[in-house]
Amino acid sequence: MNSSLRHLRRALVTAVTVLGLAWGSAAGGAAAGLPATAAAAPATGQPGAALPNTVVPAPVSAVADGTTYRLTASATLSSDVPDIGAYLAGVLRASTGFALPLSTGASGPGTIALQLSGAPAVVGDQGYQLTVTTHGVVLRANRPAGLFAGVQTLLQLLPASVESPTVVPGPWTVPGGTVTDYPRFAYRGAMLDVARHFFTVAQVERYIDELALYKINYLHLHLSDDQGWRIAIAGWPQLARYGGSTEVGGGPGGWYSQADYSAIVAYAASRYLTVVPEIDLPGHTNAALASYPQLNCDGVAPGLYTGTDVGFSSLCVPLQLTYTFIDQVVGEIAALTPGPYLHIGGDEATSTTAADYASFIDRAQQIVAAHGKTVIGWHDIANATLLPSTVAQFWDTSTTDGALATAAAHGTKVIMSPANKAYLDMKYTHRTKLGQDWAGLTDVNTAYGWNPGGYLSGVGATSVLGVEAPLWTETIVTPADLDYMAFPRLPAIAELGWSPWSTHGVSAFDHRLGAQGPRWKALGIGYYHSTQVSWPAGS
Ligand code: TNX
Repeated sequence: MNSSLRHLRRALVTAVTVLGLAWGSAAGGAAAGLPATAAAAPATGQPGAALPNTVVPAPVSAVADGTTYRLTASATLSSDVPDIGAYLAGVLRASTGFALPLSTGASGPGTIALQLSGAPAVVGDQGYQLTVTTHGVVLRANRPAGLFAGVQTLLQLLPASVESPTVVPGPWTVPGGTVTDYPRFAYRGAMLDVARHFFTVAQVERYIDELALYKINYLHLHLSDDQGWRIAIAGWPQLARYGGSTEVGGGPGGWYSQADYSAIVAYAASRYLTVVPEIDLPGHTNAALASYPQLNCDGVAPGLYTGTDVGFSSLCVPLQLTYTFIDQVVGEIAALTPGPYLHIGGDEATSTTAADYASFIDRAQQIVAAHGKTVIGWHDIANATLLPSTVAQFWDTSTTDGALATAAAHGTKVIMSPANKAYLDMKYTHRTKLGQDWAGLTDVNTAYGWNPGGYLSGVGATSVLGVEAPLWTETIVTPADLDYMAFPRLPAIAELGWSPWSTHGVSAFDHRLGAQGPRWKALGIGYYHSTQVSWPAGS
């Protein structure tokens, strides 16, 4: 595109964005069967108008009352959940420079009041109701998770510069009205592969902070693979010490002590995310097999592996020690994990016969159940007999064997992560330097353009537990790489997991997503400037 065309395009984008911000109504537009930007909603400033169309994920309902609240230096905060009050105070004080004294205790009287009472039943355990008047803000939820979700919405209704880590000028206005909001699916996950490349506790915590902005509530950690074992197991110390000593490309790797892992779990909990640990079995196990010769059928340890092939390793299915090993590993990890799930991988076990695979998955499920956890496995496990509680995670979009649909028909719940839509390691375009393209190129509208409840025939919405955006790290090395691949696609997957399908609309989404750009800039998130997104000028 030549430069005058580029200018014209930017001017058009800006004009459309301004209209979108002033008139948009994700829920209102879609309820009328119209894309949000085409909805004939009254302008903001009139009763009954939609609230500004800036919130991702789109709320269930957002109605303006025509007023505006202005946060000033005299404002106060109160919160029934001290940590959530402190979280909000931390963000607001940093950018506004206001004192914002915080009081905690039942239904306090702050100008901004976060209350665990008075929310409508419809918002459930994860939703909230946010009421903004000229006098202040009242956020109500039934559970802390709902309050935390509502805080994210409140922040998105403030100017983007509210995310600035240093004091910047206001005015700090919030449009008056009421948002009533709750998720479509219970499980909204993001996976981080810390096995192909290792990420430190601080780097994972930063990613958790980013996920929390979009109401993601599960962090799936891929803790082991051919290239590295990343968590200390007391009964098998060589796993981390030796198996964790490298990574793809031959770098130094790394591993979490059990205290490190617990720190990640606790940090995630402070952002209302639950950690799902994954130990990938029986394939993707070269790092374990290299660490302990006795785990190999022939008693010979392979070398450490730093390439990117898949499917060549397998635990020794007939060996009794294999199950002692799994029992001890699962036992230690389960004891450190407050969440209900433990992921056993199960993907790409192409070095294991079908019969061995089925008997292995049987035993692995029993072991996990004996340690009090619910099994999740990549959808390959649908080829084995599943426990009624086992959850299958769909990933391979070339699969045609129908085993998953059969399992779903028998009650298996499914997490949807179609690789050609939800994989954050796929390239955006053929020019993207990072990532892979085996599942296809995935720009924003592709990531957003599918319905988790209707994507797989035989796996309807009632079989879907939720969605997850995995980030595999064969080519991803730094936190900046993570940011670039996750933004802006992660919020697209987050919206598919949270927002009612009635709000779905590509052009409205691309405007709401664009409004996030200045927030990411303020937060120091280096994102991909997709041409599909309507970024405000200067972002
Ligand atoms: C497939 S998805 C894999 C991973 C790779 C990924 C790369 C899945 C269950 N297995 O081992 O890292 O592709 O995109």
